[in-house]
Amino acid sequence: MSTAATPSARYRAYVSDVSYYSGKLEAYLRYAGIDHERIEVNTDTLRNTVLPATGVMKVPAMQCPDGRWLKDTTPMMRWLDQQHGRPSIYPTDPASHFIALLIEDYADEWLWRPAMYYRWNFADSHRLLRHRLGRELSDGTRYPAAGLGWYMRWRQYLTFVRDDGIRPHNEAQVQALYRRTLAQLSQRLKDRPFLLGERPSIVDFAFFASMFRHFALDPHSAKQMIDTAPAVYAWVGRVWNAHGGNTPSHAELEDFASSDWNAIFGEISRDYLTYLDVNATAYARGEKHFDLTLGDTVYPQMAVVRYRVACREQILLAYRALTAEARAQVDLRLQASGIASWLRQAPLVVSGLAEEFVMPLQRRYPKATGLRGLKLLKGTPWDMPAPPVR
Ligand SMILES: N[C@@H](CCC(=O)N[C@@H](CS)C(=O)NCC(=O)O)C(=O)O
Repeated sequence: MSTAATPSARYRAYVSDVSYYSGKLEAYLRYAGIDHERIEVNTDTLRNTVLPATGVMKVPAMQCPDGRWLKDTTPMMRWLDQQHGRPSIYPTDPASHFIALLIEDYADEWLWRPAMYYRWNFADSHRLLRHRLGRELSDGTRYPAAGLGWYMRWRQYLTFVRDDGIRPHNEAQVQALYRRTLAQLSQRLKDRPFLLGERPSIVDFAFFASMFRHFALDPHSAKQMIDTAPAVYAWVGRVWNAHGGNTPSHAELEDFASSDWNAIFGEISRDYLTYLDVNATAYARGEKHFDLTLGDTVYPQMAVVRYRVACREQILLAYRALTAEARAQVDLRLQASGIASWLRQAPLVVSGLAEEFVMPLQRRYPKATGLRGLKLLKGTPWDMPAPPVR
């Protein structure tokens, strides 16, 4: 296949059948009715097509009908919504819009740790996923499925469980976050089909990323969801099946006034923002690892993730771009949780990745040849690399 992947009449969506963020995008594409060709990646497509187009071997990635590329579900879905969104999945009121983006970032990034832990730590889940991922990534390549599956299990465990600070002494805290999230979503779904009312929004798609492909489908976490949170289990199916024909397009999205959101704001303020700050400080000091203390729990030797310095930067820039009136509304709603004072006072740490959030991507990236190719045998790093010089 040509690395440039010649333009086609439809979008091309490069996805993985077991992937957190592919599930988020795919549910959105179905809901928005965006016509696309679904391409399950293997190691060759990742290296030869996705990497030179996006700079990382990560899914999902999309190629537009005109040949341009999109990556990273956060800016990708925002851009797609501007092109196709009728109705938009983002709240129109600026204060609610900002809070929705904050929750999207939290759900995307902070539920990643329990999702990876439940998948790659427990044998009932990792045996199954090792087979599925091995088969998917080796399909049509010269690599053996069993070997690739074994490799991927260890690679994912070491990178996203061990390097994310999880050790026997703090596993109970990671499990507790999953349990609390199921309770928070169940409460919210008691009397509405979607998290902001009658139709899905970005907040649904963001929680859906972990809840669908990981928690609802990986055996170990699925049992807990089915046993303790049937409303969440039903919602997962509802989001997957949502389309213009079965959801009211005129329905206004709800705002965040309900006290249902307080517990989620509490998680963001107490744990996620603390993490973002410590990660950003370590990044600014040029460190590669840091210890994180949340309450009385220590997560040792966590990898510094530059992408999440960029997430923090995006939140702060979005807050600063609000009008004084919208900022006052955000402050009022987020005051009690402590998020508002963080938004006002947190110093900006510049990630140098802001350009990576502008869609469609404006450039091509280097191929995986020579030394770089060898290094990439263990995948692209968790992080996004800095944009190459033009
Ligand atoms: N922020 C990105 C994250 C993409 C991402 O991490 N994708 C995972 C699959 S869910 C991946 O491809 N991981 C491969 C790797 O890290 O090697 C997004 O929202 O799309």
